[in-house]
Amino acid sequence: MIPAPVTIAIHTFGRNAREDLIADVRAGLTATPKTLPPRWLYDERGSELFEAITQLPEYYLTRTEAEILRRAATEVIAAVAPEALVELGSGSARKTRMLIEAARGGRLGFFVPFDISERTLQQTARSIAADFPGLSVYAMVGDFAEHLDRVPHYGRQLVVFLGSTIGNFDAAERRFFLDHVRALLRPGDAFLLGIDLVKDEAELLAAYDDAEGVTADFNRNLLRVLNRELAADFDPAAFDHVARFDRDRSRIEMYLRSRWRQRVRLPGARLTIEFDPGELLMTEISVKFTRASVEQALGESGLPLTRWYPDAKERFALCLCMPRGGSGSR
Ligand code: SAH
Ligand code: AVI
Repeated sequence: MIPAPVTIAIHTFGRNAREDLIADVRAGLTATPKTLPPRWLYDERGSELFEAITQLPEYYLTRTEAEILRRAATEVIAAVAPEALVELGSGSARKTRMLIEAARGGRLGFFVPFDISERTLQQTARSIAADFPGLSVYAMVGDFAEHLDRVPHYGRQLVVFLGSTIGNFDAAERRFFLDHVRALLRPGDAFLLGIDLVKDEAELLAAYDDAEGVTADFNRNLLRVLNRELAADFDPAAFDHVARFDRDRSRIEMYLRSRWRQRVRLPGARLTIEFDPGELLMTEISVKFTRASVEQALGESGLPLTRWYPDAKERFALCLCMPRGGSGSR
């Protein structure tokens, strides 16, 4: 059933984040190599650290996407004429304001931000509702891997996924996500996707290993989340932040590297683990695309690349997909 629109509604689906965390930790920290999904990076502090990353001189992604949106927002809104704007992984939704502004005076009546971080979502929902009084905001606390089919349909919609967050998925997660996005679209709806493009390795590495150490702090914050939620005894200072570029897989890989041999207890997950000196724990991937590679990924899910908006230096791009048929017609 579609919930009645109110100025702000926050829906959480009764998620039990703690059980999900325990399952991820038990699977990921007993695997070889050790790995954890990036969703746990975004507690309140992690979300603040990500916002700080977006302001760093080395982190060109957010600035470049904003520059593209400044130029393209009016054209995108005119092409779609949305009644509802759905933003997946909305975070602070700062750049999204350009799309809402461009839709002023049009038919846009609903903003649906969807994010795993409830705190961030509450702040975003309140500030957008305050700044755009004509807009009903229906905020959804959810996980891309579980709750996309709960997104309501309030009329012709533009679904946006900005910031290159699609890069944080592996191939199977990306396919799952894009298939579900395609299923959200009815005739006339559209999907706008922000992707980071392949470029010089030094520039990529600097963006994920900044001089001030904010990204290192963001990465180590994962250990603080485990200490708080699972009464674990990680010493964040016993791990180095590592960013590598794997050119064959076209992705940045972010790790925490154990400085020495150590044993860590996680009583909340009924687990004790050992790290060898130099052992890596993978915390995130960030895939970098070409126009051809993103067009193929989109096409496999029935999402045609209708318009392509790169910045002048081709560092980042927005992809507008406007399928012609109805939901599921490929
Ligand atoms: N779109 C914003 C924020 C990008 S940061 C921008 O372009 O700046 C990535 C966002 O995705 C964060 O707000 C984080 O809380 C959210 N996120 C991460 N994993 C998620 C998941 N599995 N399900 C839903 N949201 C998730
Ligand atoms: C949210 N996501 C797109 C960021 C990225 O660039 O992959 C997360 C991030 N990790 C380190 N810095 C920023």
